[in-house]
Amino acid sequence: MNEDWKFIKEVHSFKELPSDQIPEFIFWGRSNVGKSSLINSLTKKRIAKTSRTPGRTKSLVFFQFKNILRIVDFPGYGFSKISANQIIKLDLLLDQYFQKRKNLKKIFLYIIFRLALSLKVNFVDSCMHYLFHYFMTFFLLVNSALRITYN
Ligand SMILES: Nc1nc2c(ncn2[C@@H]2O[C@H](COP(=O)(O)OP(=O)(O)O)[C@@H](O)[C@H]2O)c(=O)[nH]1
Ligand SMILES: [Mg+2]
Repeated sequence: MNEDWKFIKEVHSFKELPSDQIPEFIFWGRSNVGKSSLINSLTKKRIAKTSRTPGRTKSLVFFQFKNILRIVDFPGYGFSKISANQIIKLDLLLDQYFQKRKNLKKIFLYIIFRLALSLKVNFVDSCMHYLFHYFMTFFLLVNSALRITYN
């Protein structure tokens, strides 16, 4: 079954998105929360690039299961090592994706349990603020294993 998962493409602008009807499930959350690792365990394949360095994903990365389903590895918010220009471009792509993309069927927001409990953190992340702001429904995934510190 894992052979049926394929890397499709990396997308930097709205017009590069695949044009078909295949449903897309997106995985979102802060940098380094473990999104790519989670995609790898779900697909049982080392398909998504993982990294110890936060802010490595600068594009939307598409993986596809036959012609049935796509998983999209979304760029994490926060700690991005990218230029202001790239951030503007990426934010525009995210806005367009969330507001116009018909294929978008489910949003999985991945958070770290310990940070979710900490009042010091403004209830975890800007991804969640974004989703609340646009009244978007999402599934919350909690990583209880990961122990990392955000300053
Ligand atoms: N201990 C532990 N480490 C994890 C877990 N998930 C991811 N990691 C590690 O955390 C780092 C960031 O993971 P990655 O999947 O690249 O995060 P992403 O930026 O959200 O895609 C990598 O070094 C992973 O090996 C987990 O559940 N437990
Ligand atoms: Mg990643």
